[in-house]
Amino acid sequence: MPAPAPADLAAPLPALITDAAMAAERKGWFDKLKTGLRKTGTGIQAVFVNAQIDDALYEELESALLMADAGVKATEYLLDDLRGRVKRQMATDAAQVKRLLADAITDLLQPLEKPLVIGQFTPTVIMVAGVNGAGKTTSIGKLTKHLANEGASVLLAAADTFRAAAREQLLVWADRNTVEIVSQEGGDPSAVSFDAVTAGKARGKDVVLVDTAGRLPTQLHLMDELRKIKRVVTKADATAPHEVLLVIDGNTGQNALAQVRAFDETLGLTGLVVTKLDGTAKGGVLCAIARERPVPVYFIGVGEKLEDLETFNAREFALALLG
Ligand SMILES: Nc1nc2c(ncn2[C@@H]2O[C@H](COP(=O)(O)OP(=O)(O)OP(=O)(O)O)[C@@H](O)[C@H]2O)c(=O)[nH]1
Ligand SMILES: [Mg+2]
Repeated sequence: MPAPAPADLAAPLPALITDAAMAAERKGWFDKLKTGLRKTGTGIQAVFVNAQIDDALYEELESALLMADAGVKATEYLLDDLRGRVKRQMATDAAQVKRLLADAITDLLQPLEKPLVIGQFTPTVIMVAGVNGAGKTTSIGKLTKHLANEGASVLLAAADTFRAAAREQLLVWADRNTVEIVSQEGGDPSAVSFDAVTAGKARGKDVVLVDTAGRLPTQLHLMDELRKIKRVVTKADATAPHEVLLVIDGNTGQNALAQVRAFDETLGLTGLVVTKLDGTAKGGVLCAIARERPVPVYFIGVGEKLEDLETFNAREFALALLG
């Protein structure tokens, strides 16, 4: 069977805009992100109201960025960068400074914008990890739909074998997406993952998505278990896993950076999914991640429904962040 052409799942925005319906959809989603990050935007925007370009402006911006979870390092970096831009452009009013800040944030976040490519391997095996309740299973459900929309066949692996409820939750998503699922009552997560990858190969699936149980980086035996899942997946397919994704809850603030570091050290992450950006998340933590542990952000989640998953776009995110 000929291998399907690699599907670029995160086509850059201009390509989407050519299609009016897609552009409208994207705008709806952008509005959701903007609404979610509005509090952050309001905080940063307030700094520019009736402001002069002086030290006080930079000091207030510093506070606003820290409050938005950008962290000390990214905040310092952004302010230095901004001062340089203001000088070079000879900006004279606060509105100009705000636009230059949007540019600075866009440039900082740009390296995180990278498409998830499938089709190079059949199946592309994607392992999904994260702390408890981050949104792994929900994101897998949404990602399945996203992939199905691209014409990819998906097999789900219920490697969260701790709770029967977890298996059932994934089953519901499988039903909603009408895809197959490999699951085992009381099974071992590595064994389920092995079976799923083997089945994925045998059945010629385009993608195998492995859902794992939530765990904290401090639970060392559970982090070891993740390593084992990864090892065993490689036994089923020497080139797999092709992607190791960490799902992070956008509300976790600076702790998200600690999670990226810890899971990256354990597993070697290839990408992130940042969820719950529709709620009270402040979003600035992506600046900290970009500065300190730049793992690409493949997708962001802006709700609990199937369609509430979107590709990450640095410019859009920067604009949403500034309100
Ligand atoms: N508002 C909002 N809620 C979300 C989003 N993603 C997930 N959730 C909700 O977050 C909760 C936890 O989601 P799960 O997908 O079960 O999280 P999980 O990481 O699989 O959890 P464990 O397997 O228990 O570790 C559920 O109530 C989801 O509906 C999102 O983008 N926005
Ligand atoms: Mg789960």
